[in-house]
Amino acid sequence: MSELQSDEGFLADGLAALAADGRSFTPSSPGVILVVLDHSGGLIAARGFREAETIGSAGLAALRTAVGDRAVVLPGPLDRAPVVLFDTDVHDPGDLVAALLDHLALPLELSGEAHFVQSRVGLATAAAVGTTDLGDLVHAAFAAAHVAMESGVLVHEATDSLVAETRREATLRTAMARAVRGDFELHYQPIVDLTTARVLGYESLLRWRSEGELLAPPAFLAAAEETSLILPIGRVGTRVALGQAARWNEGRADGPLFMSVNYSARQLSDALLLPHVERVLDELALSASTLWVEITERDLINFGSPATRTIEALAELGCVICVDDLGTGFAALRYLADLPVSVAKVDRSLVCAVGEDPSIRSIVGAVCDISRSLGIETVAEGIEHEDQIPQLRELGFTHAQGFHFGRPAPAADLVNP
Ligand code: G
Ligand code: MN
Repeated sequence: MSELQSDEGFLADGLAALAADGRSFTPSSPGVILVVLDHSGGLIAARGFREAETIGSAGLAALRTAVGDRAVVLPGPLDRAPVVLFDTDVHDPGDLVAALLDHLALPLELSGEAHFVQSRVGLATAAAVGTTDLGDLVHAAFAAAHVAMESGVLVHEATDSLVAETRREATLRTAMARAVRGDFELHYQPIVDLTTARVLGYESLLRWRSEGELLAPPAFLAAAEETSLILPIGRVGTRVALGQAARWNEGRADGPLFMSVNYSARQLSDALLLPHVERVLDELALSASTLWVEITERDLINFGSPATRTIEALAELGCVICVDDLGTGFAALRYLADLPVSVAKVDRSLVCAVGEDPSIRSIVGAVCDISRSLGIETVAEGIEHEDQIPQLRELGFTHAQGFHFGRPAPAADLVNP
């Protein structure tokens, strides 16, 4: 049975009203289409709240016209989310969805004026979801509409595992929100001078200890970004990493180590990041040049956006701006010209290939040349073997990072940082 009590209520009311009207709905294999009208609230934002009620009733009437006697259209469990019930043994779900989408592409009459209402559609059939319970099918159709809303498509169809997947994602987000302050750890990987192999600083890498397992960013970063939990996680990460740098640099004879931290476009768009960095540097009495700010090339950052303004302000403060994973995206050359970049980190996939592939060697050599002429330092990422070093030096790399020099490790495991 469905866990959404409201499903039961609205279904019971809707079906009772239908029966009172002398009609009935007794499908052998039910199908449910849930339509979310004005899914982003764009029309309400433009026209005000009173419009919402009008959208609901005009939408309901339009959907009834679209399906004719092929289906029953009930006001849904939520405002502006009508529910279309039909029998998949009698009517093809694809045809019905197509008819609805055709209708939804037309403007609706709202208080005598025509307005286009952006909508998303979720489909759940007994055959695909594996239940004939109407409440459960409505729930699955809503989960499908949610996927359509999130991914920007018009329609999505529920499978038998969709609700469970959606629930798992919700659980992951909750676990992450609870973990923000405690269960994230940083590991540190050395970045060395390619000529002397001397450690000049460390890149801090985020790890999440979740139920005894140590997870690397690919396992949780998407959820952290989607929920914006990356913002508090990242702020705590900056504080911890810089705190570690301050401890290592205390009374250090060899010149201060820098600390490199990865930031996404979303983090850089956060107005709280810059004052946070300033405060932490101040509290720890660290020079701003201690912080290397890594921005991955894959994160397309629009020039003039809040993210680029943060990058410019961090550079102004004295932080060192690095383009990370160079060679995996499309934008790096513009970054080098338009952003105050001081370091280019060339991705492992390119660095690995310079030995075998003459074309890649030429490209990487050219990147080193361009960087040198712009006064940008170059880090060769992902060096695993000593015999890679001479060629990378020849190409003009100034710095290096990789398992050969040191794997990412907790601070406690680094004996002589
Ligand atoms: O995108 P970014 O360059 O920040 O990613 C760093 C990641 O690359 C870390 O998770 C780290 O474990 C991994 N890494 C660092 N050095 C090496 C290496 O020499 N070989 C491989 N395979 N991975 C590496
Ligand atoms: Mn990085």
